[in-house]
Amino acid sequence: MPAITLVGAQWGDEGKGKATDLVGDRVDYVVRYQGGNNAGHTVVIGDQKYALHLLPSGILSPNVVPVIANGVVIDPGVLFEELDGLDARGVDTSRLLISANAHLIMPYHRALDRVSERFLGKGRIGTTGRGIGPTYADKVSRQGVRVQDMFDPKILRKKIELALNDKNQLLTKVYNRRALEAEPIIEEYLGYAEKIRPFVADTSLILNRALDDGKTVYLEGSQGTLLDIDHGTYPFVTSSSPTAGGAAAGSGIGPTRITKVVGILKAYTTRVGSGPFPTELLDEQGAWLRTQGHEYGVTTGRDRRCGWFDAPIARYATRVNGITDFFLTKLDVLTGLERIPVCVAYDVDGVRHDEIPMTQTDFHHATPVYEYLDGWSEDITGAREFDELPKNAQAYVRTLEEMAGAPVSAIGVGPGRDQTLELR
Ligand code: 2SA
Ligand code: GDP
Ligand code: MG
Repeated sequence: MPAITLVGAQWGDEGKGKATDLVGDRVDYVVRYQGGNNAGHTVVIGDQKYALHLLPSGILSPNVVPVIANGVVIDPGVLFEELDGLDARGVDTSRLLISANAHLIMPYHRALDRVSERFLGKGRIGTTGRGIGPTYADKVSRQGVRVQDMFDPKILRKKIELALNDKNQLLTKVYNRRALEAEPIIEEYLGYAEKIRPFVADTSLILNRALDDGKTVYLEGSQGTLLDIDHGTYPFVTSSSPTAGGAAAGSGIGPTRITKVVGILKAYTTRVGSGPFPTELLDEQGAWLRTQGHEYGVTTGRDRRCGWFDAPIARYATRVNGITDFFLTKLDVLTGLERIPVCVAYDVDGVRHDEIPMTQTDFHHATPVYEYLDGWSEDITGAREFDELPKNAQAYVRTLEEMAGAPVSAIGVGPGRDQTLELR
């Protein structure tokens, strides 16, 4: 059996948590391969709502083995808080596996994330403040601390002391903040070692063996294509690779084993944090979408920026991820609109661009070229078959599918597990 990757096709918050939960009874492993507790994946099961930040959404499915793979950055305090929260709600978290190679978010990463954002002022990225960027920066500059380092007190001490030499210079000299002391950090992280040990495994080996045995591995992306460090709206991106290519590197599965890439695509567009967003609505229509779609950050509670569907973005996601099919979410949110604008191209300083422009400067200047599709007023939250959707909703889906360049295989008509139409 294959490995399947799920990627956010826009700027995140497309409904990846729900999409992952939906396949919970059909897959054997659900793997987080990038990001950390910046993510906010919502799963609604009956009257219970779960917000997962670091743990894979598959942890809620009793037969799934949830895996935090090597590409993820882990804040151990948050990990245990999240595990304790689920334990208290009766969720069995004992099957969790954590890669020994995953990097750790340290207190100085969180401090630097927050202070550098403040320093940037209007030019800030709008990060979640969880220390994600500084942790990946240390990983790439080979100064990171990994899960396995907690099992070797000497190494852990050395790494933390070395790191603090640098970080304290930055904190005190550049940002005018207090220096951090090594000892309490070393103590705190050594304290996690025995707690985390039962979960730690060679996850790449386990996943490859599972695939050899015919099991299904589901790689759950966080954030989204346009937040990818390489393919996103740099520098207004996250510091990892949510795109499908990142799933192989972030999990230790060879790319040839991944046979399906599902793009999660919202029927309109949202973004949280700074950066270009051509279809953004700064008027009451944007506020209407935010209210209808409950568009608030799951991790930070921030208002999400809202706008119309952007076809060049969907096409771009198809291209850079090799998307085989789309899960179109939140179609129900558009109910009640007489006509629905869809961005089909951009105007950049008087020149039409059918695809995302090559440079950020041009993308910052891009204004949407809209086509208008007829809306519908019928409540669609109870629909379970495509044929039950109003004709105009069907046409909206078919048009988006054509523009995005890959078939829609599922449609979300509400946050609930059952509020889904599976097309093929
Ligand atoms: P970071 O913290 O370094 O990853 O921030 C860099 C950019 O990535 C964006 N980002 C996100 N965008 C959408 N959703 C995310 N998760 C939370 C959610 C966000 C929240 O599900 O609602 O609660 O605010 C997420 N995580 C990172 C971030 O906004 C920056 O633009
Ligand atoms: P993720 O980060 O991609 O997992 O998405 P979030 O959980 O941050 O945001 C998606 C929100 O939309 C959550 O509140 C979900 O419960 C909700 N949701 C998911 N699919 C649908 C849908 O089809 N319709 C509606 N109305 N809400 C949905
Ligand atoms: Mg989210």
